[in-house]
Amino acid sequence: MSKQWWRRGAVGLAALAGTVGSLCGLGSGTAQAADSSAYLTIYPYAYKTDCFYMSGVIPMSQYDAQGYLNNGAYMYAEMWGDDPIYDDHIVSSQVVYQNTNLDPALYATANGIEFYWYGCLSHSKLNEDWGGDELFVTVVVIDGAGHALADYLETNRVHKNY
Ligand SMILES: [Ca+2]
Ligand SMILES: [Ca+2]
Repeated sequence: MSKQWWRRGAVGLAALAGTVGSLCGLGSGTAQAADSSAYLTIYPYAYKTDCFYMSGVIPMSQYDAQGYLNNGAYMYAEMWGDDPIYDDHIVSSQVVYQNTNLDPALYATANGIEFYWYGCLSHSKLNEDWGGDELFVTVVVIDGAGHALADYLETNRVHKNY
């Protein structure tokens, strides 16, 4: 099941706020240069163990990105198994700030706030369904004031058969 449905409310509100801002002459009138995105890959590692690697970016200037990180921005990610009714929860990341040696991590580049998360899991953990398995990750980056910098990002589905 797509996780978009429960986010539509927040996106709608943001769009409405933008419209109202424009009507009042408060809107910046500038379109976002590029969309935030996140991508997931899963690959064989050892006997009955696969590893995953998720990476993505929230576009902004490097100056702004470093500012957010300096002010306590952090990320949180979760892996899910896509199902028609209720998605299976596979594993959660730790909540991680910049400049740690833990995974995941986020950092400022010329592209904006870039982030990644990786780990290795047993096939039994990744086996979320009878037959084929559809794995994806949701990730959110939260600023030091507690606000999400972008809507919850959802990666592509990786189709496997554990
Ligand atoms: Ca499934
Ligand atoms: Ca399966």
